[in-house]
Amino acid sequence: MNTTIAAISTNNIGLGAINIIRISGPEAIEIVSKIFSNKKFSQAPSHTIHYGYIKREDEVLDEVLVMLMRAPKTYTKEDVVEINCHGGSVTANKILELLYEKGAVPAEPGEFTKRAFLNGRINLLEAESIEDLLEAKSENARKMAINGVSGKTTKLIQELREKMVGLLANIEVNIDYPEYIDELQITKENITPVLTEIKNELEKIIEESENGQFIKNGITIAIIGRPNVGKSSLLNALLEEDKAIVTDISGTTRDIVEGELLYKGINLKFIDTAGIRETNDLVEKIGVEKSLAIKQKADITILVLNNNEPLTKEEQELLDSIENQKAIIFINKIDLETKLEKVTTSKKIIKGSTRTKKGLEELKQEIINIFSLEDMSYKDLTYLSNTRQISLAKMSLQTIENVIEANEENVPVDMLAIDIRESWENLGQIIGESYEDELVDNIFKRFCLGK
Ligand SMILES: Nc1nc2c(ncn2[C@@H]2O[C@H](COP(=O)(O)OP(=O)(O)OP(=O)(O)O)[C@@H](O)[C@H]2O)c(=O)[nH]1
Ligand SMILES: [Mg+2]
Repeated sequence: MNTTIAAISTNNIGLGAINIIRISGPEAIEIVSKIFSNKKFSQAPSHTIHYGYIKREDEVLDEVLVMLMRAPKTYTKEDVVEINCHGGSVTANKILELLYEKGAVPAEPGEFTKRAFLNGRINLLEAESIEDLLEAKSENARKMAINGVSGKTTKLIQELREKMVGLLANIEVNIDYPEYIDELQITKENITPVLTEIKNELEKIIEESENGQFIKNGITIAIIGRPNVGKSSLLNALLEEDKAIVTDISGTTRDIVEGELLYKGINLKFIDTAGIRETNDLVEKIGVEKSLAIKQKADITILVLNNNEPLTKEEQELLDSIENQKAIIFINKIDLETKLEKVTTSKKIIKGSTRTKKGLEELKQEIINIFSLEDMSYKDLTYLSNTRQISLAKMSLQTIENVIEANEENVPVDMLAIDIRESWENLGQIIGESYEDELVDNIFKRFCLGK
C-alpha cells in the first residue's frame, strides 16, 4: 500500500452542488500541495479545512475547500485529503486527471474501505456493513447495516468465540498440566452444557440472520394463477397504481410485470405473471413457462383463485405444487356470487376482492408473518448480513454439532479440541480474523468507486 490513490467519492452522475475527491496514501498531502494555491496547506495541522484554488500551471480549474487529515486518525489510517470542488462531472474529472498526472493512481472499487480493513481500523464484517449501508433501501435495512458498522454484530460473534476459547483453554490445561487434573478435570459431563449453549446461540443467530436477509433485500412475491382470475388487478390494487394491463380477455398478461412497495419497513417486490393454462399460442406459452419459473425462484407465491368460478383441474395441480413451498391462497372476486367449492390446502386462505380492496391489508400482513418479520421496530436488528457470513456460521454450527455427537460417544475430550478450534476459526472468518487475500479482494471489488 505504498501507492496514493484518488477517486471521486460523491455520486457525480447528474447535478449536485459539490463533489468530493478523496485521496489516500503516503503522498496524499504532497500531491495535493502541487496543485493547490494555498501555500500553508502542507504544513497545516491535521483535521483542518483550507480554502484556495486548484490550478494547472496558471490556469484556475476550480475554487475549492480542502480537508486535511493526517494518519492515523482517518478513514484508511493513512494520510487522507478530501477536495470539495464544484458539482458536475467535468470539474471533478479534470481535478482527478491532474492528481493522476502528479503521481496519484486511480482507486479500485472499494479500495478506501479495503485499506481501512487491511490497516486494522475496521474488521471484515464492519466493512461489509458499510456496503450494506450504502445500498440500504429501507429504514430497517439501514438499522441492520449500522449495527454492523458500529460493531454490535461483531460483538455477538466475539462473545461466542470467547466461549469456545474458554473451552479450548480448559482442555489445553488438562493436556499440558496433568498434575492439576484432580482439580480441573475436564469431563464429558462438564463440557456438554457449554457446547449446547454455543449450539443454541449459533442456531438463533443463523435463523434470525436468514430472516434478516429479507429485511435487507426485501421479499420477492410471485402472483400466479389461471387466466382472468385477477392477478394483474391484484398487483395494481396492492401498488395503488395501474401498472399492469387489466382486461376481461383471458391471456392478457404475456410477460412479467413487477412493482415494489414498502410495508412496515419491508420492501415487498410483487411479480405479476401470465395466467397458467395449456395453450397453443407461442407467445402465451413462453409467458406460462416464465410464470412457472418465477414461482420457483420467488421467496413466496400468492396463488389467486376466482370465487366466481369452480376450481379447474389445472388449479388443483397448482394447489398441489405449492404445498411444499411458502405460499398464500388469495380467493379473489368475493364481491361476486360464490361458485368456488371448498379448497383443501395446508396454506392460509385469504378471501378478498381487488375491486372492493377487501383482504389486501390482510394479505400484506400475512407475508410479513410468514417471514417472522412483524414488530421489526422493537427488534434490535443485530444480524449477519450476507450469505458469506451466514454460511460460515452454518459451518461453525455443523462442526459444533459433530463435537456434541462425538462427546456423547465418549471420544476423549482432547480429541474434540481440534474441531472446536475449527468452529472457532470459521467464526473468525466472519469478522476477517483469518482471511485469505483472494476473499478480501473479492469482497471489496463489489464496492462502488471512491468508498
Ligand atoms: N368483480 C370483480 N372483478 C374483478 C376483480 N378483480 C379483477 N376483476 C376483473 O377480472 C378480469 C380479469 O382481471 P385481470 O387482472 O386482467 O386478470 P389476470 O389474472 O391478470 O388475467 P391474465 O393476465 O389473462 O392471466 C378483469 O375484467 C377485472 O376487472 C374483483 O375483485 N371483482
Ligand atoms: Mg394479467
